[in-house]
Amino acid sequence: MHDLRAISLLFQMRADFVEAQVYGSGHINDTYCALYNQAGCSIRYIHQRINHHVFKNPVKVMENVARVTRHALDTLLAEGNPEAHRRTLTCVPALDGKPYAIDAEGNLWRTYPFIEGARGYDEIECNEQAFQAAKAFGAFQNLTANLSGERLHETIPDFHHTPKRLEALEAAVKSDLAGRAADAQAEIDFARARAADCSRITDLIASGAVPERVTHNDTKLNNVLLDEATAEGICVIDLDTTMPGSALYDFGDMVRTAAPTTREDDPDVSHIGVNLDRFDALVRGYLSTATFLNEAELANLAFSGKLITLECGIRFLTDHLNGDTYFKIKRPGHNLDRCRNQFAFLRALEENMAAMEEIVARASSVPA
Ligand code: ADP
Ligand code: GN1
Ligand code: MG
Repeated sequence: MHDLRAISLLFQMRADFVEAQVYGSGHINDTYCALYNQAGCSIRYIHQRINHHVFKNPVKVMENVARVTRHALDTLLAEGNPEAHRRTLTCVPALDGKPYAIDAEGNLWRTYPFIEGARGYDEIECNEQAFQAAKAFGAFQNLTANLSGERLHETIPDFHHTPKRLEALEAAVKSDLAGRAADAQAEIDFARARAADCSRITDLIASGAVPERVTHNDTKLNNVLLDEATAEGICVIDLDTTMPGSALYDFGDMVRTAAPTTREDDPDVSHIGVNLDRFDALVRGYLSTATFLNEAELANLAFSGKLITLECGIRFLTDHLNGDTYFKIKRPGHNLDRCRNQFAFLRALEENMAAMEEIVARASSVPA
């Protein structure tokens, strides 16, 4: 637990700090929800420490976040949206006016108003949530398509280069830093057996068939806040990986996190399956806003869920073999559980591929 009162003094809060608690279930940053008294009114803010082990250049992350959130706010204000500041993250300036502050230990912090009356979900509850989440992520891609100026920084190079993720797994197997490779042989073999799938989308990007877009790159279900009253997806959050990428990896991660029948780290693989109604809702929600997709993208929507599930399983496995240095874990073997869960979900996706292709074909008029 950091000294959040001291952190609060680094920002132009115009309110008195009361208390702070660790918040949310993200795997990367340290997130706190802080209560303030603003001229007699209780108000909450999010303070976040960027994980600089994961993001090697956190200042560049904040340059991207500041540009994207400014653009989002300007767009909402120009549309006359009556709750523009609830529909995008906005950075509270630090004392020097920058969108971040550096503490005495060299950590980079940022502060956002807490978006009230909405929440993110680790596990989906109904088709409507899938529809709304996908619609909101599609709208976010529309928004970033109009971002003017220079190309955004690549905050994590090759973030969704699946063949390189497989190479990183092979390197982890070889060095076996934590002595865990022997016990994960079945999972290593499972990933290796799918090597041919890894390059399908990167090849399409290289050939120009799938265009580079400004994408979110971390579209898991809990990275969009859904209104508690209406379920509408009101605010896309966790913008650290918003950068050039492929819309397919964004759609794929929605499938990975909103179509399974259980949560991402459920160790009981017998619980894991694909909910095709949720998948159908994701496709409909996404296509309602992502109207810019070309034929190659539409033809790979169903495949994209398989690919990113494979990629994510490979990343959890790599981290397990490396001794859990990337993703936060809550118990020994957590990353291996996550990997097994992802690979079980991938098997379920493989079994349901024909049905999923048909759902996409029906919604998009691209032949299955
Ligand atoms: P991580 O990169 O670690 O996943 P996130 O930026 O996703 O960090 O934040 C972690 C969690 O904190 C989110 O899943 C969400 O529940 C919550 N959160 C983040 N920002 C806000 C905000 N401005 N308002 C309300 N909740 C937020
Ligand atoms: C991390 O930050 P969070 O928890 O939203 C990770 C994603 C993974 C996800 C798996 C920057 O997302 O890439 O898909 O965990 N984010 C980063 O749950 O690596
Ligand atoms: Mg997150």
